[in-house]
Amino acid sequence: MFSREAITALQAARSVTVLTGAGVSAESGVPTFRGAGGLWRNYQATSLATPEAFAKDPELVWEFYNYRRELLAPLKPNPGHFALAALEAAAPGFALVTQNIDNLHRIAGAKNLIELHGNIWQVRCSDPVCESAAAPRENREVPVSPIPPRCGICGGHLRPHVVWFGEMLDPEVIGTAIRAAEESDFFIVAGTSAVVQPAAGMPLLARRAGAFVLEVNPERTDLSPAMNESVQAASGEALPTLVEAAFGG
Ligand code: BV8
Repeated sequence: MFSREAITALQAARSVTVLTGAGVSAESGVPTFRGAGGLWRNYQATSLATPEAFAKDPELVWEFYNYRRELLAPLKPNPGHFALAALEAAAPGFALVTQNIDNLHRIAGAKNLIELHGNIWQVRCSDPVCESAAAPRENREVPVSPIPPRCGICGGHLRPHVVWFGEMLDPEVIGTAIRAAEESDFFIVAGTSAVVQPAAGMPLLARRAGAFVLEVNPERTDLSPAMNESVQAASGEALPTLVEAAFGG
C-alpha cells in the first residue's frame, strides 16, 4: 500500500505533522461535509455554518448543531484515529492539525491537537464585546435547550465555538498549524477534499519546505498531483497499516 520510500522517510523524520478532514471520521459514522451527509433538511451544511445564517435564524442554526450533537454523542473513534494517537507516541515532534470539530481525535488520545475549526462541544457568547466571547466553555447538552441558549453574563445568544465559513481562523491557531507544516519532515494529509482554505494550503506549504507529503483518501483530490505519494484508501485501514509498517508493534 505504501512505498518503501514513504516508510523510510517516516522512520527517519524528526518532525511529523498530520492534517485531517471529515473523511477520517467517516468510518466512525460521521457524515462528511461534501458527501451525501452534507445535507440536513435539504440545507447544505455549508449554508448553515455561516455567521449570516446565525444572525438571520439562530434557532435554525442551533437545530442543525443539535442534530450533529445527537448524531455525534454515541460515536467512537475508529482505527484511523487510534493509529494517529499511536503515531504521536512513536514519532518525534508530532503535531495533529484537524479541520474536524467532532472531538474524536481527543477521545482517541491525541495530545498535541490543533483544532483549526473549533469544537462542537464548546460554546461562547456571540456578542464580540462580551467577556464570554473570548472564554469558550464546555457544553455537553444533547440537545442544547432552550435554543438559542442565552449567555449568563450579557443575556446575548451563545453560539457553537466553531469557525464558520467567512470567519477568520484564530490567528494563534492557524499560526501554530502553519509552523507545524513548514517545520515537518513528514506530512500526512488524510480524509480531506482539500476544498476549504486556509487548511487545504497546508500540505503545499509542507511540500515547499521540503517535507515528504503523503495523502490518504479513497478519492484523488486537487492536492494529489502535488503529493510525494497519494494512496487511494480509507484512513481507518491505511493509517494503521502505515504506522505498523514504519514503527511495528
Ligand atoms: C477564512 C466548522 C479568511 C463548522 C468548517 C481562499 C483563501 C481563504 C479563504 C477562502 C478561499 N476561498 C474561499 C474561502 C472562504 C472559505 C472556503 O474555504 N470556502 C470553500 C467552501 C471554498 N474559507 C473560510 O471561510 C475560512 N475562513 O478563510 O477566513 C477569509 C474570510 C472571509 C473571506 C475570505 C477569507 C473558514 C473555513 C472554516 C469553515 N468551517 N467547519 C462546522 O463544521 O460546522 S469547514 C468544514 O469543512 C469542516 O470542518 C470540514 O472538515 C471541512 C473541510 O471539509 P473536509 O474535511 O475536506 O470534508 P469533505 O466532506 O469536503 O471531504 C471529505 C473527504 O474525505 C473527501 O475527499 C472523501 O473522499 C474523503 N473520505 C471519505 N471517506 C474516507 C475519506 N478519507 C479517508 N478515509 C475515509 N474512510
